[in-house]
Amino acid sequence: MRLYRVRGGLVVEEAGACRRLRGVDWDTAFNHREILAGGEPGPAPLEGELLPPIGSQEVWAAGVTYERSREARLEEAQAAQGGDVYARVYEAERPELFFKATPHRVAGPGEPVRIRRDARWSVPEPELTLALDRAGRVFGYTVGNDMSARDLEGENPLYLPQAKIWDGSCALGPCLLVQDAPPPPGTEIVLEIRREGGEAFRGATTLARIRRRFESLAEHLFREASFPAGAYLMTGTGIVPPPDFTLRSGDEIRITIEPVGTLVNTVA
Ligand code: DO4
Ligand code: MG
Repeated sequence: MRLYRVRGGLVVEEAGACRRLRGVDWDTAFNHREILAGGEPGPAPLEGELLPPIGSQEVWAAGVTYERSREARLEEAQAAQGGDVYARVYEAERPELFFKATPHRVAGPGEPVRIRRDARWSVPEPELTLALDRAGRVFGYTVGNDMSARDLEGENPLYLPQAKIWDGSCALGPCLLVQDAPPPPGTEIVLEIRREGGEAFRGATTLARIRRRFESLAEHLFREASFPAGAYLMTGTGIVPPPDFTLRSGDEIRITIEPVGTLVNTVA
């Protein structure tokens, strides 16, 4: 089942048909999924109608969960004489988890994302993102973009919050795939960056390459923190553009994870 947030309510897409749930708010649906059985038959949501699939949820993220990410962090650290903390966290039992965004910093489908004005090396990070209800149960999946400033991240690990959090630094959507089972390991994540009508970068990976188990990431996040409205947890990137690539204003970022769909955002 796919769940979309639209003005005035929600749209549920199931078995090729859509139902509109008017007046039902996102946080309620996130924590009371029995509500999703209701609603009246209605049209599929139009692209321009979609809102970010978030209410009051905090967005968190896991880091260095793919080997490619570990390599990329070492590239950054070498460029700026940083430490080996990323190599160590890749091997450690405890994952790297960091706070990513409050809801007002999240762009939805078709909305602009931003790069920091004081960063020189900016990239999108395409990540399968877990939806956790307030009990900490993974019940859904969406596409996430963990926009990052690689120069700040590499300069000093203590700059991580500035390398990760600013207005428009996170995108989620286009919908929430509501199901308990994760997409199969063969599921592809594809990142395309289009610039001036051409392809500036294309990369792909699969969920099989992630080193952490989703339940373990979720368990660590909820271990000593409560989330009354539930939470999102991005699961890390396995695709990193080459070191000479940086995002520019006007770039279109397309992230596809079937069966969730394609999240499209343009850099403001
Ligand atoms: O500390 C670095 C964060 C890395 C990250 O965001 C990722 O691996 O996706
Ligand atoms: Mg990331």
